[in-house]
Amino acid sequence: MKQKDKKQIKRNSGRMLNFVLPDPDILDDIKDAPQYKTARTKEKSKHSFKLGMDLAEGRITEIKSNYLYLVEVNGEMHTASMSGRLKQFLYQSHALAAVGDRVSLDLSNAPDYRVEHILPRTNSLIRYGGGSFQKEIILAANIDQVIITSSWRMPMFKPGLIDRYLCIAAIHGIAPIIVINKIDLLEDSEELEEATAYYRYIGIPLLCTSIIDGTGMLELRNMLCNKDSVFTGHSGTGKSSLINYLEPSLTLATAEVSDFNEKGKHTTTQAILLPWSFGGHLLDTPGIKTISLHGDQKELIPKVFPGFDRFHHDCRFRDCSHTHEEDCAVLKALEDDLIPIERYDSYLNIYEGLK
Ligand SMILES: Nc1nc2c(ncn2[C@@H]2O[C@H](COP(=O)(O)OP(=O)(O)OP(=O)(O)O)[C@@H](O)[C@H]2O)c(=O)[nH]1
Ligand SMILES: [Mg+2]
Ligand SMILES: [Zn+2]
Repeated sequence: MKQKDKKQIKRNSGRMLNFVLPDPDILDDIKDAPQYKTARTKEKSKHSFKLGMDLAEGRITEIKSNYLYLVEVNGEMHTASMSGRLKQFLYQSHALAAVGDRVSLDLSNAPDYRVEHILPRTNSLIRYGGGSFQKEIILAANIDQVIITSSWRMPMFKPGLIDRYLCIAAIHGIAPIIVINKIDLLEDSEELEEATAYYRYIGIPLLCTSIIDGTGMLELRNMLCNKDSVFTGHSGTGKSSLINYLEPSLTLATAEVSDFNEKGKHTTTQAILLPWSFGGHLLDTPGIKTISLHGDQKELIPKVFPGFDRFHHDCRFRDCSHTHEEDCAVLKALEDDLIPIERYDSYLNIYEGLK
């Protein structure tokens, strides 16, 4: 036997050891249960193991109240409640359903629709609750991309901020797109070229737009098409304007909700998935403004900082902070001019700012 095959077997057998079989008596009970004796006909193949259910896959687009959801199934909206069994499970596991969750919905008791399962999430957008008890709040799940909106001028383009948003996107596992809006205010295209070269070089999609002369708007629309996107970026960069330009009817729905109420407390984060007429959704969440990097995430920054993924694997230490360590591939890249000093300074600024 080849060395390679031996390894393979060893790894698999280890996996089997971790596999816990339920009480084998259960299998006998299942065998006797009448529903398992019925042959599964073609019509029944859509039904779940629980008799009489008619399950369809849907998407939570809005949370109406505790355990009451708006669920989109094949373009149609249904109000649905959580099944008792699932409610109990979620309560025990301290989990909650989130906007964007893919669910299976039981349609058999229409109009009394029931969410029976929540499917595994590909990612989730999390912010930490205020106060000393830092609770993670899931704003949304299964979001494809984050549109990091900046402006060339008014307010001034700040790459340091872009870096910060890129780290947040990487930590949440959401693909980033950088939009530089208000490009009609551009005077020196060389300056733009210089400011964006690094992001283009490391392969992050970047788009320059203007709602004044329409630059880049078709490309932006194409990038949003059939994807679920969330816009983030500093106040005044033009998020609402871009959305309004692409789909005037959506802006009416996107309420300009503040993240804080008058008492300075967080209002309930009411995220909503709004459908674009050209396909895909816009995630509207007031909580997006309060997503920031958290102290607990400090150790991730050396790995997720834009462009460092090309180097950090070659650092001598796996937990290298790229500040003082020997044989640091990032410091070497900096020396070799593969990372501009401005980006490295931005890295230090973000990394050392986290406690
Ligand atoms: N010159 C120029 N101005 C723009 C452009 N896009 C938006 N603006 C202006 O920028 C200002 C801010 O735009 P908003 O869309 O309100 O910005 P926002 O990102 O939604 O801001 P917040 O809601 O506070 O986070 C408005 O006065 C817009 O008219 C653009 O492409 N060019
Ligand atoms: Mg706005
Ligand atoms: Zn290093």
